Amino acid sequence: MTDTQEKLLQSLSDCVVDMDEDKATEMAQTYVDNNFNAYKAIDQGLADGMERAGKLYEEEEYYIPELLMCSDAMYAGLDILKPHLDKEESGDKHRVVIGVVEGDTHDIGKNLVKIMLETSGFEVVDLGRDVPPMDFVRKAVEIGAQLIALSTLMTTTMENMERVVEILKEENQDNIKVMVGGGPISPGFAKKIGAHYSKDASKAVQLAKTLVQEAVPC
Ligand code: B12
Repeated sequence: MTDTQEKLLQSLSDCVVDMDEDKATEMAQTYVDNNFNAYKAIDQGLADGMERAGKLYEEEEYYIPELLMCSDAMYAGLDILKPHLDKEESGDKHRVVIGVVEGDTHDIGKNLVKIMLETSGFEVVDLGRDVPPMDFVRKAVEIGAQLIALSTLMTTTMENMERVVEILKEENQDNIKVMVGGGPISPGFAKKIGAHYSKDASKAVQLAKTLVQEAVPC
């Protein structure tokens, strides 16, 4: 990676933390004008900034209004970068249903995972946030999805991930794999409920590729 690219990645991350929507747009434009890899800018720039903002919230330096302005800056950068993502085109697209589980409205991480999956050639159906467990199963069966990707940031809503896995079993649809992620989720929790875990959006892509290609035991 060149010095210029590294500096721009750092600036993109800083623009999010500094809640600077205009600068995020400008930096993202400079980044693409240099023909650097857009995927990296999301992963190591904008998403990194959002994770730093999240930590500042936990340290009580930022409050809800600041966080929302950080996410506005992140989305401003995304608008510029998204058209420049090199899409992996495959004739036979694997289908994924994604969403945030019922009771939870945190969707920034889910949106990043969705973008990365789409860029990597998956056909993604996004059910949004606060989605009842049954809706994931119904949609996955309806469109013939091989994978359901579930996100939650709250401990109180983790059980709704388990509910999705249970319904898949009850409906004899447990050939559909479940991938889970989000702040409180651990590999141990995923294993316990019969799902698969990935820590972040870029690792989620690698996991999704493995899951749709082979039956991985939990
Ligand atoms: C931003 C934020 C908000 C924003 C959300 C905006 C939005 N549209 O998403 C706002 C201000 C609205 C908000 C509201 C609330 N929040 Co809030 N919020 C956060 C905060 C600070 C950051 C989350 C974030 O966006 N991080 C940045 C993204 C990029 O990271 P991420 O989501 O973790 O995603 C990455 C990975 O986890 C992973 N990933 C995510 N999903 C998935 C899915 C799959 C399949 C995979 C493989 C990977 C994966 O990949 C992503 C990218 O790499 C966190 C604290 C934190 N540090 O996490 C609290 C936090 C999640 N919030 C919390 C709470 C309590 C709330 C509220 C209940 C507050 C209130 N009293 O009203 C409400 C929620 C109401 C509800 N029912 O949903 C708590 C949850 C506590 C708990 N243990 O349950 C936290 C942990 C803060 C805290 N320490 O108290 N919040």
